[in-house]
Amino acid sequence: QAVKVKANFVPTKEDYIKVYNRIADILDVDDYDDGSYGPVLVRLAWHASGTYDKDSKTGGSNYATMRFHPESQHGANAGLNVARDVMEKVKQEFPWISYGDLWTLGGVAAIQEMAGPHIPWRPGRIDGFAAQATPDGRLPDATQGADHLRHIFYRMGFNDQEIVALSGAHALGRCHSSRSGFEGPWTFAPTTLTNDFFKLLFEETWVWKKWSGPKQLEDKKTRSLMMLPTDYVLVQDKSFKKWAKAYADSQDLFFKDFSDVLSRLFELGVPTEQFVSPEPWTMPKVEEQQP
Ligand code: DDH
Repeated sequence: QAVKVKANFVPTKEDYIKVYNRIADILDVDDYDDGSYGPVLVRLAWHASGTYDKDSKTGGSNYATMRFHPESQHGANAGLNVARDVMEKVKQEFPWISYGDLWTLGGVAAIQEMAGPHIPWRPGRIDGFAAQATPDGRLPDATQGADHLRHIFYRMGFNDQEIVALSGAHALGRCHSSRSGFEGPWTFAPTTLTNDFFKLLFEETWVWKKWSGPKQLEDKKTRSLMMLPTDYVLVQDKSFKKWAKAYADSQDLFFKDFSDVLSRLFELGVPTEQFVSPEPWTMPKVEEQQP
């Protein structure tokens, strides 16, 4: 049954807060992973945005092209159907929001409700077409090294410090052998944003896991945590390591830099004139709202 949208309906910040609250409502679940859809929603927002190429100005979050084949089937996006299905329920309730706005707001709500910093955000993305989908290979490949990381993230317009800050998102969630081939969480609290990803990189001894799966590291002490080869590069490359250490030493600094760069990541590919507001908004966390 088609949902009718009033032709003259112009959503306000209050309307977007209602969408935020609905997403916050459905994050916690008993029967999925570590009890939250939060991490996979963050990954959806990132993969929808991280396809951006600054030279051709293609890709990014504007058109939400991951809805379409073949981008939906790209290897890097394996498992994100779970996140798109969760977001689809919210879309049914708020049909006026674009998919690009919905998915990035999903990432913002997930980070903020998992004890992260505020991520300034504003609406304005529009739904595009399959023809605007990007070619495979624009997202990072976890088996590679520092050159690859720089190649991928410089293409989006980010520098070494920003690559490291963004990588701190791996405090959240886990790898699934059925999706990427890798297995396990990075931290002991995968549904709370902390700087533990960086702390663990320095404090634990990391050894190659002996198994038939792809090359990954495990902590020698408990063997229950993991690092991807690309995560480990952050403490091997001199320029990356400097920032990884700074974020291991200060969660405040990590939160500040992470918020700044994530906010910009989620706006990649969106022409400025499309945004409804000249500056991003701070969306209040549920706990900050008046009852
Ligand atoms: Fe990531 N990530 N990511 N990642 N990522 C995976 C899971 C999650 C890489 C590879 C993987 C970022 C950067 C990189 C999240 C957020 C972010 C998985 C496991 C792989 C593999 C997927 C699976 O099996 O389910 C690589 C490589 C990089 C890189 O080279 C820098 C960034 C920048 C972010 C971000 O959000 C800003 C999150 C969250 C997850 C956990 C998902 C889940 O379902 O749990």
